[in-house]
Amino acid sequence: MAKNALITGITGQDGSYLAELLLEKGYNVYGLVQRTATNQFQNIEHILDKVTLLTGDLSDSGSLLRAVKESNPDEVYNLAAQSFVKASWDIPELTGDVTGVGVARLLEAIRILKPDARFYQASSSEMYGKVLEVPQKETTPFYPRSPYGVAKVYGHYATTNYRESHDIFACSGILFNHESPRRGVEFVTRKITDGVARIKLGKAKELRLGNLDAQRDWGFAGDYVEAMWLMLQQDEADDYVVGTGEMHSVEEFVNLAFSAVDLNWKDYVVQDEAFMRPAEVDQLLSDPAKAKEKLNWQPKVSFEELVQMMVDSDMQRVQSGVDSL
Ligand code: NDP
Ligand code: GDR
Repeated sequence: MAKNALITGITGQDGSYLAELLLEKGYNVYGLVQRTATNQFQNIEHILDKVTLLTGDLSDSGSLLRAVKESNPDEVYNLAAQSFVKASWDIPELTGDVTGVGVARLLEAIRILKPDARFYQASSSEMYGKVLEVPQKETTPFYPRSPYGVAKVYGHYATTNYRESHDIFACSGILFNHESPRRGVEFVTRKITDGVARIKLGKAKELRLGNLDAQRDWGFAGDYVEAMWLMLQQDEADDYVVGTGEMHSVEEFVNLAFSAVDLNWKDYVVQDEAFMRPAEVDQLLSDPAKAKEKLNWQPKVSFEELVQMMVDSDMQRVQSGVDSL
């Protein structure tokens, strides 16, 4: 019989790729969507007729109980979050409530109504923050540097605690940065490729960025949702680091993206204090050995291919006059 999956955050980057993957595998896919005035469904427009959307919010327990009851899930993927690190300094309380406590609300709904459902929590490399070990693996201690990172640590330990206290099959994937043409335009990779396309096509003159020295372990989101699914197919619930094991600076990303359209980034990039953070995460680098060994997972898309894919997509979009900002 077809399995039921509930995805929170289905309209986001990862939610849309995961929904596609689960539909391919024959799941009945339910997606929790928050009520908004503008209904931003562009990432899932192409599959809207194949998924069932349920209105709810991670800050509203009743709606989570209803979503679990209506979807009767075999698997729950908690991808919803206030996920923009920079914004978390402006809205720290909301970030804690949604990104942190929201995880406990959803786990509690599962414990009450469907304790045999398998649960995936979208944990983050931001929990390592001011890193205490290089590279970072499952046992590396956390040192979050933002209200977002702090909230993710809460969600991470709530997940472990429901596994240990209530015997829920609950896993956390500690995912390092992953990007795609569906990445929100406020995140640095997409901001860069969108900027490159606008500059190349004469719609912008410059690109204003913050810290170019920050280093990240960037992979392709389409690869990473497979790791999420694999975690829930194992015999035992566990936590896994998911990343490429390769690190690049923002400047390297910028250089590659501008070079892809034969421009020199130094002619267009302006550094702007407005995009600096009160506390920076200087570098993140994964050790994905456990995911490779136990899940038989490894990334397929390289850093260079990722940059090219995102530049190509933004060039096409800007050329066709569609504005994503
Ligand atoms: P996005 O920001 O693209 O998507 C977040 C999703 O959460 C959106 O669907 C958004 O809805 C939804 N959402 C926000 N607030 C609420 C709320 N209060 N109640 C219900 N839904 C809400 O994130 P990504 O797809 O990039 O990431 C998915 C998850 O993985 C997030 O939890 C993120 O923190 C985490 N993560 C991401 C990494 C990455 O590199 N992408 C790395 C590690 C972890 P709407 O569309 O209406 O805004
Ligand atoms: P991050 O992603 O904070 O790692 O969180 P983001 O792309 O926002 O920043 C990466 C690095 O780039 C530097 N940077 C800029 N960032 C943005 N957004 N805009 C700029 O103009 C800019 N200039 C330089 C940042 O300072 C930072 O060092 C992402 C999110 O998806 C989280 O939800 C997720 O948990 C982590 O990745 C892993």
